[in-house]
Amino acid sequence: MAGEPQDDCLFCKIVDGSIPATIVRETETTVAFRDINPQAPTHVLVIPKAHHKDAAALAAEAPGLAADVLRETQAVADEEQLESYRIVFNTGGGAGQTVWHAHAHVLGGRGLAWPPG
Ligand code: IU
Repeated sequence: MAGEPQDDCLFCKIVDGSIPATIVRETETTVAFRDINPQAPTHVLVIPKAHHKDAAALAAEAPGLAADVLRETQAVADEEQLESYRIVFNTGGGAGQTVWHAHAHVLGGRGLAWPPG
């Protein structure tokens, strides 16, 4: 069910502490941790603690929580002192989503080309 922890979800396991991650920020509703395969000097993932399968589901099922995630991307950018940065929600396999628990990538610390690949 939307919002409930999923046994087979890696990011739910990071939330419950059973899989380690380098956590940089935590709030009552969100966790931010360093991506294990960084694509930029700063590459942090911000996730809701509750399980929603992607950004679209998160926005539809829990809009207040979606706002919490966005607010935390800003907090990460501030803490990392990023002047320019990119927030990415890969949504769907064709867009490169590989983990089915909504997450925002915060990327910065280098020039970022547009359009993305
Ligand atoms: P994607 O948008 O679903 O492709 O992003 C998933 C990200 O999760 C990707 O950048 C992975 O490197 C990252 N990640 C991680 O940080 N820790 C993990 O244990 C696993 C994936 I699996």
